[in-house]
This record gives sequence, structure tokens and C-alpha cells, in this order.
Amino acid sequence: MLIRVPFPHEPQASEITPHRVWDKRRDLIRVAAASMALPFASGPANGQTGKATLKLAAVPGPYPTTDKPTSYRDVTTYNNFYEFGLDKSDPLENAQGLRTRPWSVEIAGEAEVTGRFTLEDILKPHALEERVYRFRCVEAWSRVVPWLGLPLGDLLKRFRPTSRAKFVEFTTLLDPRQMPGQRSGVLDWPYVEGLRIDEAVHPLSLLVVGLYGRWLPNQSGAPLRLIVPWKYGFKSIKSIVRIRFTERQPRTSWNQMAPDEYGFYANVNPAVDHPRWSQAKERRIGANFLAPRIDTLPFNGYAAEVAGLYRGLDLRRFY
Ligand SMILES: Nc1nc2c(c(=O)[nH]1)N[C@H]1C(S)=C(S)[C@@H](COP(=O)(O)O)O[C@H]1N2
Ligand SMILES: [Mo]
Repeated sequence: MLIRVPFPHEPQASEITPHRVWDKRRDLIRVAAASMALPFASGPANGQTGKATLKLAAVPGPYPTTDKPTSYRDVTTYNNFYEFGLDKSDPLENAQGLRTRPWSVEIAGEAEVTGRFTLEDILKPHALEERVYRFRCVEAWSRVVPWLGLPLGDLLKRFRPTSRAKFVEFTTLLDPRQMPGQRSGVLDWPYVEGLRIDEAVHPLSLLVVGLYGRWLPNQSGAPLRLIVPWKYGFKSIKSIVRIRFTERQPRTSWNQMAPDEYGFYANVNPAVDHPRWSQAKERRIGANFLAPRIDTLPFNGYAAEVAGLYRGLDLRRFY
């Protein structure tokens, strides 16, 4: 049976209240954030990652935005990660015990190279980049984050996808003992997302391992997540354990649950409303509470880079 849950829902007063509290603390937070926001940060993984052998060092990559980044605190205390609960504060509270080392990713499907790869295997050949991207949730909040990661296409190429690989499917860890949200039926677990292969190898698509010069905290999708900045946030799947090349369009979690509300494409589009609310504007998290909402831009501001991927596609039908 399909249970309709109030997600992604319109922002409610109860969500706004904590922001006022955070806003008051923002000056303190800014000091803390400044000391950790080293654009070329390098050093061993911090305590949470155990005996990681990889160091986090990044160079600035292309596609920066001039928008002011949201504070580290706002980015890591207000999250969507249903495996750890439905409230925005639940992932911070419930994800701390998730074991993210050792970690491995299975590569499967239409590719010459398949099998299981450790996180170290995945990351080692790549240079990490820091990219400041806008990120917009379907629930009409947005933020600006200095992500650390590698271009997804660079990784995918290593597995030599065959000519039959038209899509890429991504799957999150399934482990109800570690992920209490998976003991409830809000979604058909595990969380699955997918991209057309040309979207996946587009240079904007980033496989993310960190933010603000640090390894990803668990609530942000450690140790490996996607960031697809021109699509609504739900496409940016967290804690990935499997990448599969497919000939057919994969079944994705939110699309399967409510196909009339969450399309496979999910390109940010102010002209196509969600059936239950407008998508024309957004609230920048961390901005002054009284600041007016800002206009949402087509493809979240990345139209110049990605609109060409959808030439000839009716974006009202393929939302
Ligand atoms: N596995 C998994 N990935 C997920 C989600 C989730 O519930 N589970 N939520 C998605 C949604 S709706 C959003 S808006 C972003 C939120 O990412 P953030 O918490 O880092 O801002 O993660 C996406 N990735
Ligand atoms: Mo979202």
C-alpha cells in the first residue's frame, strides 16, 4: 500500500522557529566556520572517520558561484535523510552512529569493469575539487555549499560503460539496525536514485566526500553522496553503496512513491509547480528571517551549462 507522508512538504512554522534561534547564534557560528573553512584544507580524516588512509585535499574546480555560502552549521543541522527520521533535526541526532569505514561500493550492470571497490579504490586516482554550488530542495529551501568531490563522469569512465548503458542507478545503504528510519515504511527501502548517463557524466555532476574542507558528516550523506546542482535535492542521494549502469530508466524512490509529484528528471523549474505548492520562489537558509524569498532560477541557475541536455524534451511532461 502506498502511504502518503507529508514529505517533501511546504515549509511550516515549526521549521522556521529553529532558524530564528540559529540566526541569533550566527555570529558565534561564523567564527567557528571561518576557522574550518580552509579552501585548501588538508589533513587526516577527523575522528569520526576512524582509520581512514585518505587525506582530504582539494583544489578549486570550475563553476563557482559568487553567492555567499550558507554556514557550516546551517548546512549540517537542517537535513533531509529519511533513513534517520523525518524531521530536519533527526539526521544530526540519529546518524552519528553510522559506520562509514570500512565502506565499499558495488559497480554493476552494463560496464566492462564491475565488482566491489573500497572507498579508497574509488577515491585514490582522483583529485578532489572544491565547488561552491547552489542546492535547492523541492520543499523550496535552498543553500550555497562548498562541496568537496570528484566529477562523477571521471569515476564512471573508469568502469568503461558499454553502449547499452543509457542510465545510471544509485542505491543507498540498507541496514535497518543502523538506520532506524528503515524500520518504518515511509519509503520502499533502500533509497534509489538515477540519472540519464549524459546527465551523470556532465561536468557539473559531483560525487561528494566532504564539505567546507572536512569529510562529510554522517547527516550529510557520508561517506559518498551525489550533488546534481540543477536538480531538486532528492536526486542527490546519500551514503551510496551501489552504482549500476542500466539500459532502462531505473525505478527511483520518490518517483515510485508519488509519480505525480516527483518526476524522474526533477530539474529545478520555477514554471512547473509541485501539485501542492509553487516552485517559483525559494527561501535561502541562513538568510535573515525577514528577507524576502528569492526567485528560483531555471535549472537552479545552471541553465547555460545544462539546458542543452534537454533540447526537444517537453519539460512540463518530463518534470
Ligand atoms: N539516502 C537518502 N538520500 C537523500 C535523502 C534521503 O532521505 N535519503 N533526501 C534527499 C533530499 S529530499 C534532499 S533535499 C537532500 C538533502 O541533503 P542535505 O541534508 O545534505 O541538505 O538529500 C537527498 N538525499
Ligand atoms: Mo529535498
